[in-house]
Amino acid sequence: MAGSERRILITGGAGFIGSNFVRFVMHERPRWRIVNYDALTYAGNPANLADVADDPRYEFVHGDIRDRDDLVHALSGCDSVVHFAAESHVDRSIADASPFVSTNVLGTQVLLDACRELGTIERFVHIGTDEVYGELPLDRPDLKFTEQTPLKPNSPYSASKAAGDLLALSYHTTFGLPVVVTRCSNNFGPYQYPEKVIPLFVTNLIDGQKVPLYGDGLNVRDWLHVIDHCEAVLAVLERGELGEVYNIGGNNEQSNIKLTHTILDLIGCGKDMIQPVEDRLGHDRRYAIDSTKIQSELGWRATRSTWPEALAQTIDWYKSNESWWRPLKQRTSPTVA
Ligand code: NAD
Ligand code: TDX
Repeated sequence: MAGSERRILITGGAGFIGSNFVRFVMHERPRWRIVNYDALTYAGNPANLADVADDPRYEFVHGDIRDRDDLVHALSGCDSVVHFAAESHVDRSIADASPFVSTNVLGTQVLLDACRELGTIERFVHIGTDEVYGELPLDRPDLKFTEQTPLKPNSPYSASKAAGDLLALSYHTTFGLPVVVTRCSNNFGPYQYPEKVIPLFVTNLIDGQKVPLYGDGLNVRDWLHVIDHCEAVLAVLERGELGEVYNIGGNNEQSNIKLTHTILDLIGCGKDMIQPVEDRLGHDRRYAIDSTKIQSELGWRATRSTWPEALAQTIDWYKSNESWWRPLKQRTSPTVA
């Protein structure tokens, strides 16, 4: 299948992970054609894919996943869908949950129905998140999320993502739609919108501004390089079993305070640049992913997430690409300083 011609519709391909995935797939599968279907919300940025915009294998369609007619038109001739499009920032979901329910739940349903109606989609990869499992306690480092862990989402973001996952799986059971679901941990790398903690902290420090650390800073995230994630999604697209869920993690747990200290060290700033701020509401304590299933069944492994080298490379990317992030920092956001 890797060498054959395919036409893939990627939703949300102008965002952080989607744009990295488009570029990655065009490199790894040169005979494939890509349709990038994206509404260009605040998080969607054509500049993320400026280098491939004129490639004849790439087509951009400005469309919303809640628009059935536009979707049916864009899906014509496509054999697969990789569904990244979502409202993705937890703090925004706490400020206003409605766009999250609208895009992540209703939009996913409209997209699933469009695929069902078309009847030509051979594979639908739904991109989920580890946050649907809720949180793990700090004092049980032996515990990790497996695909069998019950869903217990705590934020409006993760609740809307859990609803999207379950809808996608229900379309497999009920209608035989060829769905596979992935659930990944926190990504880092180039082109991440500077509201998420790593690009926010790095760009603040480049500008001599302090970094707002929530609560006691002891919350733990499992960090995975975005290209490791892209490699996992490609493996699931090509070889994942229909109706299954695959967890994807970096085996790279870091507390926020430790992450902040590493960033400060790598940029050459002191701890005085930390600004402790009020905690996030409903702030999940710890995420940790057990990736045994995707490792043993699909042979995937994270190879680019070694800490702190991979973090240092990412920091260098933001240092070298100020013209990419400066316009984004000007925009209003609940967390962008
Ligand atoms: P992002 O916010 O950077 O990008 C989202 C993209 O979706 C944007 O291009 C936006 O324009 C588009 N979009 C939003 N609403 C749309 C709509 N109604 N119709 C069409 N397009 C729309 O997000 P990201 O960080 O790249 O995350 C991509 C996916 O991966 C999401 O589903 C997210 O839940 C999931 N995920 C993200 C992470 C992470 O660490 N960033 C981890 C695990 C899973
Ligand atoms: O200013 C901040 N200060 C801070 O201490 C911000 C923005 C975050 N944090 C903390 C909160 C989290 O514990 O850093 C941690 C990471 O925060 P985010 O970058 O907002 O990511 P998170 O909430 O963990 O969610 C991310 O990973 C899972 C993505 O945004 C989701 O889309 C994905 O599903």
